[in-house]
Amino acid sequence: MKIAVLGGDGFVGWPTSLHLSDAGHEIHILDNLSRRWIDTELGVQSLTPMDSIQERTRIWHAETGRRIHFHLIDLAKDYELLKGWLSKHRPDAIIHFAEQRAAPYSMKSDRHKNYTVSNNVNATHNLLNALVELDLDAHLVHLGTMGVYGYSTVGAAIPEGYLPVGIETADGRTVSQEILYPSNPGSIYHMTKCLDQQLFQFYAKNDGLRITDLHQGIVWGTHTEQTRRHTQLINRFDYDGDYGTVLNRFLIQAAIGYPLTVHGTGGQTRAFIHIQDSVRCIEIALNNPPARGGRVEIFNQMTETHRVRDLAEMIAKMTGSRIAWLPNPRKEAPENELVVKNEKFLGLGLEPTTLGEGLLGEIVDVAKKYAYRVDRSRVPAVSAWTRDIAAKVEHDPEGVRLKSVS
Ligand code: USQ
Repeated sequence: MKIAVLGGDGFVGWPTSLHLSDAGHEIHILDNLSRRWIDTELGVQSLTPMDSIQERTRIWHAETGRRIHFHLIDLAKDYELLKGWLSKHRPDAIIHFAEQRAAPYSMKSDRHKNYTVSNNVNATHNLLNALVELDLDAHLVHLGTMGVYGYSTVGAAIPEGYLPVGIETADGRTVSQEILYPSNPGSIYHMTKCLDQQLFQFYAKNDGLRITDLHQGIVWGTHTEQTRRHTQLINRFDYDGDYGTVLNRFLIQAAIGYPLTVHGTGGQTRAFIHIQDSVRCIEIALNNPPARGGRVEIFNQMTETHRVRDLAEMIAKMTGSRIAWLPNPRKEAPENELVVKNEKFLGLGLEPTTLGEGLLGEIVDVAKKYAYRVDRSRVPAVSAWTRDIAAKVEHDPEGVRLKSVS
């Protein structure tokens, strides 16, 4: 297949591009390199040293003889450029990763909220709009988030996207309908993914577009089979308070002797998936497109759930690290249960890589190798969800808050 990977320079986009290129597909990365600019804005860098996208693709070609093409295009701003590219190349499938993906970054200030909404929603809408205009029947696979469902305890398993409901009619009958599971975003970033869902529903219904939305959990790990092949193919690995995600952060913190930064009681339960499974799931989704005119296909892309404090305690035990119990900079339920259905991917052959498989130690080793690149002052998560929370929390340089939220 000829596949366009939008956002193919990012944390999941890059290993996905390699994985699919390795599988024999013709890969075109479209990216505006915004993630690299945000590193510059925040004054942080990936734990792992990353080369330019051009250099990465050159090394891939030298290693494998396969070409990955790169096109510098901003989906959200350059509609005509995007449309022109799609019209010329007419890909069979498009994978859409091209969105600002960090919840804390999206909550930093009014400017960051505006940026996240306009970037993410425009990118998605420009793409859908162009597909219709060009009458291009490419299968669109979008990387969404488990966060569209929210994290409140429901007492039932979260289905894969759709929920059967009974609606009482005026004459007392009950009619059944299947609706999108009610969205309940916990950040501006997560909200943009809820808006994406609505755009997909409309364009699938109105224009018959073939769309798959992947509701992904928190990704952990850094290497995949292909990124291991050469030091210059290495994936990015974020540790800072905005882009680092919880499990990877704990592993890096353990490697550099920094206390593990648990927000609140650590009673938050979240869904997780290893980066290797993430790229496999995307390939499975690509190979199983919905029919034209059918409904949006939704998969829950996660393999296990864990409570944040259990992860911290497990890593503390494994590495001898200390845990810092911090006031939570986010507005979220302090404790929640989470049960998620993921039978679709399992039914299509996914064999989950779980936490128990010795990979945690490998990640600590990667982090130790590059520990000299870490700026410890960028480890604390300082983006607060509300002004009230911001007024109540502050940090010392080692991430331990001096004041606490009452
Ligand atoms: N947390 C800590 N300590 C930390 C960092 C985070 O206790 O040092 C807690 C947070 O308060 C939160 C949980 O860990 O309760 C998860 O935070 P996270 O930063 O790992 O993940 P999140 O902000 O939800 O976002 C990440 C990705 C996003 C993706 C999402 C999947 O950045 O792109 O959509 O995970 S999910 O969480 O399933 O919605």
